Amino acid sequence: MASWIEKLGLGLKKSSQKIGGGISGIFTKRKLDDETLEELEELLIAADMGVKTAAGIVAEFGKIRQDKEISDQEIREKLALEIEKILLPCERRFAVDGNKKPFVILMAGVNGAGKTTTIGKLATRLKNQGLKVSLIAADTFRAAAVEQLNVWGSRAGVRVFSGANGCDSAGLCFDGLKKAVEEGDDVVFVDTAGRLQNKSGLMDELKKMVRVMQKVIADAPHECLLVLDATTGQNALSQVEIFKQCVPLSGLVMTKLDGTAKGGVLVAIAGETAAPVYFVGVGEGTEDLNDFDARAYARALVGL
Ligand SMILES: Nc1nc2c(ncn2[C@@H]2O[C@H](COP(=O)(O)OP(=O)(O)O)[C@@H](O)[C@H]2O)c(=O)[nH]1
Ligand SMILES: [Mg+2]
Repeated sequence: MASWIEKLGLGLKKSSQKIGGGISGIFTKRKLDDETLEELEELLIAADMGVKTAAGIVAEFGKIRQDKEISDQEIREKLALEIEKILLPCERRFAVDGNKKPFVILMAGVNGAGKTTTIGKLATRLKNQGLKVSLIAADTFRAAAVEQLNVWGSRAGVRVFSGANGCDSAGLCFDGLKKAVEEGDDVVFVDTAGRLQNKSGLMDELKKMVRVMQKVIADAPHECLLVLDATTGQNALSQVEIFKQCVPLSGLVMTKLDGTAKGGVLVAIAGETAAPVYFVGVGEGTEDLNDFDARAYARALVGL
């Protein structure tokens, strides 16, 4: 089986082809002059790194001597280093605090971002570490959403708490957390809906959910992860801002990096929001979730 670093490289293949290929195009036997720097900046913006972040990176390149030819390998190394510098402050290791029982993790994000899938992957991982895990199906709007969580629950071998179709999600959270306390669960994941069409409704629902949770466990949720779909590119940035306003966001998960050339958006998010990043999703399977590693991500992104 491929190591996770190889898998990350494969997962980021589309992004690295775009960036790495672009670099080769710009820097064939050329100097680091104003013209190539401008082309590099355009490439980074096209690779979803954001205007501000791209300008910052190119400014660092501008400090290198400009009077000799530079190989595309040197450019890649330097670029990976600059990206790593931006990503590193955002690198966070996920850990369950054993003093909090149950340790409550709320998953937020727009429809289709990958919340349910990520819960399934994480639940499997934690269960395999010997923890007692349960899931609360608080995306009560669609019957299919509950069914999907049930599938992941039985695959992982963990209990799923669900209610009637269309029931109040906050009330369901309350009951589900009480049950988790009774059962002595170590970890509880709360799956939520993400209907952004009605933004204020969604925000109110999430806020209410958090308030109600705190009636059962005063300091819950202990982690509140925002799941972002990398294929949405720059839109992910505004999602961070929106969700920050309604939930106590503690970290990010970026999914679907395997299907997009927009992996650079994580650099824009790191540069502009400094939000901690816990995981990256590179596929639909249980194993396709990696801990976020700034150096590995930066190098994979530029094709090193
Ligand atoms: N390729 C790929 N697909 C993913 C990834 N994460 C989730 N998906 C798929 O994206 C779709 C939506 O995911 P889901 O978990 O239902 O999103 P939710 O609405 O936020 O709960 C599903 O078909 C998942 O299999 C990923 O990292 N890579
Ligand atoms: Mg879902």
